[in-house]
Amino acid sequence: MNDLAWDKVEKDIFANKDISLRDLFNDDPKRAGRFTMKAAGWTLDYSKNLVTPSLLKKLVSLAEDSNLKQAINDMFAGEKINKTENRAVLHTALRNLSDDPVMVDGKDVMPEVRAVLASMSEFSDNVRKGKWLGYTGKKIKYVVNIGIGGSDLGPVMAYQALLPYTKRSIKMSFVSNVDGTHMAETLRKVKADQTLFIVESKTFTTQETMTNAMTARDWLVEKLGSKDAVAKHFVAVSTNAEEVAAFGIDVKNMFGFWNWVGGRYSLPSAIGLPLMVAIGSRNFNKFLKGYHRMDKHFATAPLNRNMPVLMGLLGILYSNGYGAESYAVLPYDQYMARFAAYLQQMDMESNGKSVDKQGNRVNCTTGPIVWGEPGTNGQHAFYQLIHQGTRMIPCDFIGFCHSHNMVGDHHDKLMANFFAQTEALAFGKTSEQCRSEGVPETLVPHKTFDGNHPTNTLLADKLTPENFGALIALYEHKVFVQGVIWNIFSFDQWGVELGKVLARKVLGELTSERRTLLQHDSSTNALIAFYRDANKRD
Ligand code: G6Q
Repeated sequence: MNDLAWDKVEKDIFANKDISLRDLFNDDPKRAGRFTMKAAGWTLDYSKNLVTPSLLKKLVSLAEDSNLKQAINDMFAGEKINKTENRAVLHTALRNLSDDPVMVDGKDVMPEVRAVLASMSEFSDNVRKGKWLGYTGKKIKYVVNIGIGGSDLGPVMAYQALLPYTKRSIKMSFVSNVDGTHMAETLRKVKADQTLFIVESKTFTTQETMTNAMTARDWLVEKLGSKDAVAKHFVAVSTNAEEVAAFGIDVKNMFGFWNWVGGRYSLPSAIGLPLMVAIGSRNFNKFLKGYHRMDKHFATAPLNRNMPVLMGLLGILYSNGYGAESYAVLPYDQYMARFAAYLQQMDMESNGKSVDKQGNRVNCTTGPIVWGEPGTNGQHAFYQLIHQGTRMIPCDFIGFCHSHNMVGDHHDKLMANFFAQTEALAFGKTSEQCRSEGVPETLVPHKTFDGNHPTNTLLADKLTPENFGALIALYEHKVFVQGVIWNIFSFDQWGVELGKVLARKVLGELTSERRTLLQHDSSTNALIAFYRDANKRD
């Protein structure tokens, strides 16, 4: 991180260490308006943050001094900013609905992007209209997506979020875990002659996905009695045509993408195919339009009026200035139940790094821990700690003015809680208030709320494909901004490799016919031996 610019931020924090949201709001009746902005269908109220106009200016200077503007331009221009993998980072091209070309290695990638989208549309229309027939001539009623990590979390999360837009007669399932239970329980719910498997894997070599895909293939062949059935019941999304063909999937039923699409940023690529089958190509295009609107905002708005930049800077303020270890994402919408899990990967895999771009140890803490649950469930569980615990946990509250299910007064009650929580977190309840309410003196300390807990409020009209696409892009760019300021590479994930390599070795040791000489530490050796004994292996 840029020390000089950060010093100024820290000095400001120190000079205002008694900063209080109560005072800030009392002193400036127009604070809410001053600290609210709109972009791509979203309103962000960031007034309930521990910031003054002067601190914000210093944070924006930190972004400027970290060459953020140049970094944004480089990403959109297809520069190879993922240096450790020598790749461009162009998920923004996947939803580039303008006529502008996007160049990678001197070639415009947009014609290919559009061609894949067109073949995805044709395929999903066929499945939805019952034109794609299984091996025995039946229409598809069940779709099972097989993938993991970036090839699973996005599609399953977005499918759930956009459930009101889905064709309900097609039943979707998502299998990711190599735990056989995941596949076994899924196969119990589907009928082979009406099931389509979408195998999603950028590399088509991932252990979990290939194991699940092979189990599904064996099951299908057994149920339908012929290997020829595979071509009618399996399609692939991958960058690896050779492996797809070797698996037995006709490559004309393969939807491609490119090495400049990172796994956790791949939802708007062909990895979104199960979502497109579920919501249809028109809604999928609206989803992409939302992403594109936020992309345009991010690429063009000045840094001090730029939603992803402001959210990124506020996150840095709490992580690096206040030592906050985590932040909570709290969507007040049941459809967004998996949103925090999706952001966990996006944020923690991108910015969970401790070495800077020059290969040195970073001079500051980096990516925060992300967690959350949909409101109001969390209020009856972990909000206690946010209100009265000893840690600072900044929160993003995400809500909508209209529900897809206007059942009685549910939505008003939901949103009353939504607004009440940010108010309670910001302003708390003083001991004087408690006393004036007749709270016995012994209980006053327990019933006092310090307040001053920072929150962002993100509000949109309704959870539509367009608003949802924009929201995902907002978080993608927020993560990018933070990576730039921390001076780390956000688009690689070397930290997941070691465990994978060791697992391959251990698998051999668990399953070999004869016991091999184990050369791990004494704990791992003993655990492997214990497992072998339990399975009566020699
Ligand atoms: C994401 C990661 C990782 C990846 C999975 C699946 O950014 O790279 O989560 O998406 O490991 O990889 P495949 O798509 O190659 O199976």
